[in-house]
Amino acid sequence: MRCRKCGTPAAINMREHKLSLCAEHYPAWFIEQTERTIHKYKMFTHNDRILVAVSGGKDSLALWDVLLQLGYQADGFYIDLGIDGGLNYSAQSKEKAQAFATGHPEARLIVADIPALYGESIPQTAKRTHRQKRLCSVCGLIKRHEMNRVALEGDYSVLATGHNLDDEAAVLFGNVLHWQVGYLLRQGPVLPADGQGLARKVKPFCHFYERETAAYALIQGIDYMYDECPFAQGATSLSHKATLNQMEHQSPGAKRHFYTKFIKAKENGLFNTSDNDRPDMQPCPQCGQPTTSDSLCSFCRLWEPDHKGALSTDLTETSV
Ligand code: Q46
Ligand code: ZN
Ligand code: ZN
Repeated sequence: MRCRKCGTPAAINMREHKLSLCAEHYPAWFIEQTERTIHKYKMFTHNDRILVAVSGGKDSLALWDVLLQLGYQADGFYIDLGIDGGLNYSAQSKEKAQAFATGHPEARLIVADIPALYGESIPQTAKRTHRQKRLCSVCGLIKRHEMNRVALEGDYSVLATGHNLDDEAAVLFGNVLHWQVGYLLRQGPVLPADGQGLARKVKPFCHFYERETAAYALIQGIDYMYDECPFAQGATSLSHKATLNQMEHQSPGAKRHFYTKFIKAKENGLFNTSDNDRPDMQPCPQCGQPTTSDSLCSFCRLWEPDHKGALSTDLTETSV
């Protein structure tokens, strides 16, 4: 395979785009495609202050890199979950995020240290609330609360995450398998701010395959955390990813088709909903973040002595 632009050996062959590019021409294409997605869904403009959720992994650091290259005002936000998992996961991934920030003096990295803020790491909270088997739900709840908190407190107009097409297709697959209409309603490249305290959320990489973001990170020499979070191994989303990979193997483009047709169908009125159909939300009396619960939100209930019902079906939980 040869690069379509210069004819030298290609670094990546993208069958779904019928395009091969070399290491010199691929990054420019990748950056241009990201900008197209940002414009297509009107995610943000150069006047917006963007908070990029960075985990130290390839997708989020690549996203931060691209947004800086495009001249956006993008600050990074790292959440230290206090996860060791036998590989010092949080400490190592934090180092990657910090090293990236050091290499980009125009960028600012905000760190939320969960054990320092709340007195417990994620595994400790899961243990105390007897939710070791649902540790990722506890983690997701805390991460969403923190992202929302920091975005609103720091006056950021938008929160950007590095979710790629593989992530989005796997979530969509899971939501369709269980016909989770509430979640399907809220899935998409943009989740608007609700005016009651939920930050606007965007996913500029939602049309890139995981191998495309990985190729960008590698070619650009971004030093990222290669290992996944040790708790990701049992996640249902991984088995959904495997199923989708099998489908993609048999029918290249299947994953992209599945996701983009869903977005199109939503644009054309599938799951159309009026404001009246949206769940009623009110500010949590303790933290002020919106919740569908009529008392404390799921996050605040985590810290209650009896921590009952902490992981309800509060729809604010699906927002990232
Ligand atoms: S960080 Fe947290 Fe993930 Fe680790 S504990 Fe689970 S949810 S897997 S994206
Ligand atoms: Zn080339
Ligand atoms: Zn609360």
